[in-house]
Amino acid sequence: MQPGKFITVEGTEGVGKSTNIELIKNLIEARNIELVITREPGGTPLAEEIRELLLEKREEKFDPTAELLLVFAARAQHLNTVILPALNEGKWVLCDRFTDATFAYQGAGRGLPWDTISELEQLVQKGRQPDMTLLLDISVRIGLERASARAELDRFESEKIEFFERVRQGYHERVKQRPEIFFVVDAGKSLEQVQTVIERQLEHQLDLWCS
Ligand code: Z5A
Repeated sequence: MQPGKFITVEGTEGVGKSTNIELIKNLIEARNIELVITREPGGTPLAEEIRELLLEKREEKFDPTAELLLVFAARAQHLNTVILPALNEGKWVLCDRFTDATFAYQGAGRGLPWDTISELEQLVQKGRQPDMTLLLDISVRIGLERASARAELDRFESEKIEFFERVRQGYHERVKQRPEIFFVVDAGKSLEQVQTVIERQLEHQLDLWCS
């Protein structure tokens, strides 16, 4: 049996990941492919508990290295108990954020060394990378406007605009490192325009994978 494909969706705040994951799901399932939709941090009961720890606002300041280790602890649990078993059964996995978010948020955002993140990536993933990553790219200001229209902001969403500028830059660095994996979409356009671009590119990729 062929292993399934692993697709991840990334971007800064309010970029429209959840909205577009629904579109991607419909396009993949229309081809009768069994799909698992999941997210990081989270995706298993234990990893969801770690997510709560990470997102909850608290008085005690989070040490950046502690934050990094928790992100990878959740990822190890999620990868080994959900993602890899599904891929090995031939299912496809669509994941809302993965390790590119760690390079962007903990690396570029918090200022932790890229090499440290790469070492943890190797320890946890043993070379396993997404087959394709959709990066929804948007001006930080527009994204924050969209995000702030929602419920109460979590610990990450409460960061200053400079933090998100660094995160966005971090994503662009990742694209330079792995251009063959990334598909970057200007998410500042209208939803209809964004979805037309995603649909065209994804259908093209699905044709290649399914031929
Ligand atoms: N994090 C980390 O630090 N390190 C890591 O390794 C990982 C994660 C994996 C939680 O992630 C936090 O974890 C995250 C980084 C950190 N930081 N934060 N916050 P999350 O993915 O759960 O959180 P999020 O980024 O806030 O995602 P979200 O709430 O799911 O937002 P979204 O999916 O990007 O947006 P949306 O809900 O689809 O859209 C936002 C609004 O904009 C909504 O009203 C839409 O209707 C609207 N929208 C969407 N597209 C458009 C267009 N094109 N035009 C106009 N309006 C639009």
